[in-house]
Amino acid sequence: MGFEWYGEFVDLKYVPSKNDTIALFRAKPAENMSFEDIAGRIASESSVGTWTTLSTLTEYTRTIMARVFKIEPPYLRVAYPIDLFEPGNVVQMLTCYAGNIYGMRAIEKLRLIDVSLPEEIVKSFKGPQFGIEGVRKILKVYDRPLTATVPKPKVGLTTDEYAKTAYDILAGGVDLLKDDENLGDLSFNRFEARVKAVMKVIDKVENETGERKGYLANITGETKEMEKKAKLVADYGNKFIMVDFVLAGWSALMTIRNIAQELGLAIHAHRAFHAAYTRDVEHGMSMLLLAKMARLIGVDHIHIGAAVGKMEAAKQDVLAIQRVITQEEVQEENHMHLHQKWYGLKPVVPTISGGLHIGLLPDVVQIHGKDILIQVGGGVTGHPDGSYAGAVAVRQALDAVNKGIPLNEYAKDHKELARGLEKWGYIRPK
Ligand code: CAP
Ligand code: MG
Repeated sequence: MGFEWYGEFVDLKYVPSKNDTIALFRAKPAENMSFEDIAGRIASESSVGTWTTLSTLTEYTRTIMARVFKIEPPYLRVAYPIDLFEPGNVVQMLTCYAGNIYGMRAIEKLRLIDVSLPEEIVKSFKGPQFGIEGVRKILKVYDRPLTATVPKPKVGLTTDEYAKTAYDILAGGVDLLKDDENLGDLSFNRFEARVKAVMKVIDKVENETGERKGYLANITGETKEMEKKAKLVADYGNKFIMVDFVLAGWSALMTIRNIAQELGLAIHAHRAFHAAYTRDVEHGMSMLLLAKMARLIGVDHIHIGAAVGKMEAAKQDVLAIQRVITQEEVQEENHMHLHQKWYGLKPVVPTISGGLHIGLLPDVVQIHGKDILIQVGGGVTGHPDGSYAGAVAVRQALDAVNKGIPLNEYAKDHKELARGLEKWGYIRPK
């Protein structure tokens, strides 16, 4: 139509500059729309344009138009000039390439797979405060994966019952006690009472075992409340906080990152709700991109899925996320992610969790390596001989992996491991 100018946002000869942000989309046109029709719309609506030509367009505005420079249906790549973005502000960046365009009538499905960020944008963020080395130093654990356990049932234990289970889990050998994603300040288990009780348990266990322990205290809530909870956690000498960052939101995560810097706290990022828009391969946003933005802002651990276990995740996707959040530079990987350099931003600890038990741990370590945090909830508190035995069995399984001994061999003289394998079985790594 005469008043449309979407075509001006498509330039297949354009060569992105090193300061451009490159976005990789997967798109499906609505009925009666061609792929070329929607390509221009995506670049226009996510940068300077709207549905009609404008009398107010200036020469400068033309210089910051986004441009579609590569079309390979169902994929397309858009280059965004750096002036479109507010350094250090993930929310404003996402309102460009993950904003209005999702709602355009001309587009039936749209998935933002990855964005490749230029140095100036990456360096405008703090990144992780501790990273893998820093977290290992806090816990004094260097030669094996870090471990965490949620005292299941998810919620329902009173503060005293929670503390008792916490003792069994930590004394049995798990490094970190983790609140579940929906455990807040509840009538039967108040937040402050829980922090006080768990920290008392940690003191006791550290004195008894000589091992360092930590508590992933779930502070998720309104930002001022989160600040108060984080300060309480720090006052009790704990070094970790946990936030359900997808539901809390990017602004809240940026606020929490500043608070964590002041208080010297490591951030454990739980991703509840991500699957609402990461799961459909044709629509939404990739978990890889969520994890990338979380590394920029600066979480220290993040759940990335598990190639085995109860939650949906393809092994190659989980490994791609692990590469992107831990390596200093990744090259483009066919439509899974783009090239990205991190310019010294620390790596994030990949958290592998969801339906894990001792029988799966050799597979997990073989697939993901040792520089990970393994969360085993039901796989510890569901052990036939109780949580203490469950925790002991996790450490025995990891010892067996370190020694290269098959679990069923090692179980012959490690009864907690044997009893757990009786219940859940052993998946021999492929
Ligand atoms: C796992 C868990 C975690 C999931 C989240 C749960 O418990 O505590 O929240 O791992 O999924 O509530 O299910 P179990 P993801 O160890 O008992 O399965 O890690 O994929 O984000
Ligand atoms: Mg949970």
